[in-house]
Amino acid sequence: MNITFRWYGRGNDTVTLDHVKQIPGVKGIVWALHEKPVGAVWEKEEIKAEVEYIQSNGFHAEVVESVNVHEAIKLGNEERGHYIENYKQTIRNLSEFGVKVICYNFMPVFDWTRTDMFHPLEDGSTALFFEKAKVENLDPQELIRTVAEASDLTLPGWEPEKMARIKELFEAYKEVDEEKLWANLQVFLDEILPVAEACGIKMAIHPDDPPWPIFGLPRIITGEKSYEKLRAISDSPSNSITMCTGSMGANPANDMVEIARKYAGSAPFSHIRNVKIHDNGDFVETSHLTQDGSINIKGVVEELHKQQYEGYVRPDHGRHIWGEQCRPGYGLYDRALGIMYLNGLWDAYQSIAKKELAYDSRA
Ligand code: DNO
Ligand code: MN
Repeated sequence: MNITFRWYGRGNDTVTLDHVKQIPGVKGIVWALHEKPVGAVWEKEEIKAEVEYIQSNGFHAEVVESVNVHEAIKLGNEERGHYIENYKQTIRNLSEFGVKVICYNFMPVFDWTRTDMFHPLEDGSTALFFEKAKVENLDPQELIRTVAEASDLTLPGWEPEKMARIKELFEAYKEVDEEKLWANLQVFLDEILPVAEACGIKMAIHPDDPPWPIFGLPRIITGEKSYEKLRAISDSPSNSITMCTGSMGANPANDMVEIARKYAGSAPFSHIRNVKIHDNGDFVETSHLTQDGSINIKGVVEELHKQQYEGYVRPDHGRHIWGEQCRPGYGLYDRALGIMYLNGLWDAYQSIAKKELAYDSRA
């Protein structure tokens, strides 16, 4: 387990690398050039500056999350070729600075979606919350109006330039069902995987969050079947996944221990976090502790340990605790607690395994 921490960059994050240094066991920073417009080439000088800053703080910078995919590629429209070429150039440029994994997602229009960023929990903290009925009952037209009128309403993937075109985007997606989206993913992968492979970079697709269609938009990376389909597109070692327990696990039909057993080998990168799923399908993010949520985090780590998992791991979102004012889900404190839980579980499984070996050798 190569423990990492997601960081949004100097001046763009309340957390500093001096803080991250004090979390035991963190080896790398998961980074991105967050100010770049989606689809633009990440230039070498910009990459160099960020990587050198991270390395000068004693961390590796081998994982990028995310190089976002332009909507033209997901829609498969006439601008797709241009943006695919840009993406390839970004891959080549990143590889020159030691990047090994690029996390990306293929969710139309929106990245992860929640209905409340500061939902109160019983312990007095707040966390990200998804109210299923609220999303299901929201007419896309009303959503478009809300987004167009409220400039202060932001969620991941809600880049201002994209939101300005929201109506047009929804129109364009009327032509794109699941099958079409898969076909567009295939075109993208057929083009970029040979480049990634030649550069020694793994493209690790993140699951859709939540893992079901929302606002009438298709979503395709939702469970085990998606991974089989993804593998059928290409068996390139660069065609890989980001295993995210909280995203995929928000659907109780997805047994994350089983998914870790089957697919951790194709996941160079894992996000570990817990969610509490309610009977009506709502879910709230909780601490990483297994008994606080619906996902067997202990079982997932046990599975990773059994496989002697050497991939990059990061705690995913955290609650907002101890009064921390931070980017929703990305504060310092709860993610640090999450890391210590992962470290503790790993050490415990390591000791158990060692004792078994000692016992065997005596026998
Ligand atoms: C949710 C988070 C996401 C993720 C992006 C990947 O679980 O990990 O923000 O980073 O969707 O592209
Ligand atoms: Mn995730």
